[in-house]
Amino acid sequence: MTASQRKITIALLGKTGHGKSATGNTILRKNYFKESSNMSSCSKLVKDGENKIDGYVVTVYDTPGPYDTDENEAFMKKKAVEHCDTLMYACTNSGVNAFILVLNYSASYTEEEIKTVNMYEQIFGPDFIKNHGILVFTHGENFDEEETGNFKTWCNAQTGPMKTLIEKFQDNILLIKNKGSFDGIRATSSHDILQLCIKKKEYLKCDYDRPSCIRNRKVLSGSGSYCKIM
Ligand SMILES: Nc1nc2c(ncn2[C@@H]2O[C@H](COP(=O)(O)OP(=O)(O)OP(=O)(O)O)[C@@H](O)[C@H]2O)c(=O)[nH]1
Ligand SMILES: [Mg+2]
Repeated sequence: MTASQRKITIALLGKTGHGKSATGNTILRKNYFKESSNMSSCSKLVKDGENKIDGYVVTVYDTPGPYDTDENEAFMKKKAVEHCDTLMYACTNSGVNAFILVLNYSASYTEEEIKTVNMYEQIFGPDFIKNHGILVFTHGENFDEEETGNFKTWCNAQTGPMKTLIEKFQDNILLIKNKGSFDGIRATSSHDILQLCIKKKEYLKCDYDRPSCIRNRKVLSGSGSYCKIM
């Protein structure tokens, strides 16, 4: 990355309530995004915030989480596709360096979270996690190192769908706390996240416009006809 390219664009993804907006605030070290105060979905639109951090112009796109309890699955998928379209349209010039999947460390990794990840792979393409993905666990204050060993040990000890997820993200996994002042532990988390982001190459609009991605999005959103060739 040259001096003139010192720009980092980040998109936050994940099921509702896991801490996307709070993570966006931690990254930007300022309260840009509204965090939900209860279990209902808070962010309804794709929003962006920007700040200059560690010499980089950092832009964060916060997306609404799928699986709002009020929505049926078909409607939820259609909305998710629309939000990803909005995101990639907004990033037409810069692309996205990193897609951060946000998961609450304290919550169980259920069928809905698994489906959410599968849906994003359909929308952005099967390699997007390998090439551009970062997994951020929030609510890190609930992590008990005495009980589980350090975070790396905990990751290595996972089984089942969580193990599969962790393997997809390889070393691009962090545990953070989105509570406290922005110049303390949250600044360290912001720095750690940005260090992973700058190693990623951009996911561009042309990646999003690949025929396979367009076809998947049509199927997910129920628009257009799709005939599976056997
Ligand atoms: N204690 C603690 N609370 C957190 C942490 N991260 C997020 N929260 C809280 O968890 C709640 C949900 O976080 P949000 O950031 O609003 O979740 P979201 O993923 O943006 O949710 P939607 O906008 O509905 O998709 C909020 O009350 C946050 O303040 C964390 O690391 N620790
Ligand atoms: Mg939110």
